[in-house]
Amino acid sequence: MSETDAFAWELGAAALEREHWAARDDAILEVDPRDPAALRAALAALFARSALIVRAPGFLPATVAARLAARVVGGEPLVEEGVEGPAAPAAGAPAAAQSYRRGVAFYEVQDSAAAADRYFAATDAFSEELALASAPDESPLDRLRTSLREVWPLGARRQTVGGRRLGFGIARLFTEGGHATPHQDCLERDALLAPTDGRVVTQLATNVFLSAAERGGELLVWPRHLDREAWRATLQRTSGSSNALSPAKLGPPAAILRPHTGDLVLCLSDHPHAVARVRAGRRVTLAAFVGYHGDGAPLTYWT
Ligand SMILES: O=C(O)CCC(=O)C(=O)O
Ligand SMILES: [Fe+2]
Repeated sequence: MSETDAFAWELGAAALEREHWAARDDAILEVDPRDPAALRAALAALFARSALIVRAPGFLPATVAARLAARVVGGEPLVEEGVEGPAAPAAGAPAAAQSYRRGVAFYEVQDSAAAADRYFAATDAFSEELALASAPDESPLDRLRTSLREVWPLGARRQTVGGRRLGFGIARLFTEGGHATPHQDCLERDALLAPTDGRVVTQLATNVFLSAAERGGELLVWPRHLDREAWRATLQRTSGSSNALSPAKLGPPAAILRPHTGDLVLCLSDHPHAVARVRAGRRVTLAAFVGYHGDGAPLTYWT
């Protein structure tokens, strides 16, 4: 059994019919997205790493989410997702892609200065497209950043790298079979071409669910951040992706969440996290990162 098959098997066993599972009661928090004090407390719990996942149900009404999903991933062809895409197909058997995205993430443009320049030249392209697709409603990502600014004492601003502002938002589609192997997202590791401006102490992945999978597609988060050395030792050697971690070496996750359409879900992206294979339906998310730089600094956001 390859490492990827072992992963699929483990997640099959973990694909709970329950809403969520957590090793500790406080590992998954549920908050009302319209309660600023609750949202602030939940963010603080994530930054302190006492919570691993925060779910805000009903961030978007289901009808608005469904309409936006159709507009964002239903039109022009999507880009095949590189990082979370399917493992390289066996020789002579090209597999249909199961993971796609619209928009470009900073972590994808680290291989060449030319790709990074193209990224920086178009950092507002996706957010503008999303704002148009959301009309007459506000873009969910604009609403997210407004609420970060409002709930956090020192507000929130765009993350920059080498003085250049990063983009904000991508859309991701997983069809049946789509999944993300365990990985950590850390800006410092991604910013190979220039130093990040301000050290990110804790990094969150934030996802707005335009469509939740009917079965599968759970979010899994492991209990501890892997430092560079531990991260290297846990890398999956057989995977095509350069940051896929080995589920066998990681052991069991500490929290598993089954998202619902309209949810806003935040998790510690600098802990290993993964998306279980989608078994039925389409899983469509708007994704972005949030950085905590200490209590004396504004939050930052980017993709
Ligand atoms: O889609 C998700 O639930 C999480 C995906 C992910 O790995 C991320 O947003 O960093
Ligand atoms: Fe991630």
